[in-house]
Amino acid sequence: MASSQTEVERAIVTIVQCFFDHAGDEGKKETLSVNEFIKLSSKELPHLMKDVSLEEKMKDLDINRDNELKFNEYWRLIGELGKQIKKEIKPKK
Ligand SMILES: [Ca+2]
Ligand SMILES: [Ca+2]
Repeated sequence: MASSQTEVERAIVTIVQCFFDHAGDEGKKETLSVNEFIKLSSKELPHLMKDVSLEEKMKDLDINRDNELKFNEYWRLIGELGKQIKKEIKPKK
């Protein structure tokens, strides 16, 4: 991708890349198993996920209950974390 990407564009690419980097570790290449989800969360999101039971969170996110997180299920987590971060960021006056 172009090197002139903005910080925000790079951030989105990083989030998407993070999913596929971990999804490819075992089993299905395009979904996260429980193990892959736990590894992703503890390695990439240690501060945001520190008070979270990862097994419970996996169940919350796994809408179709197949014990795998598809990209859209993972993206719900990103949405939740965004809302969490929003509470800590003050709007401009
Ligand atoms: Ca996988
Ligand atoms: Ca699923």
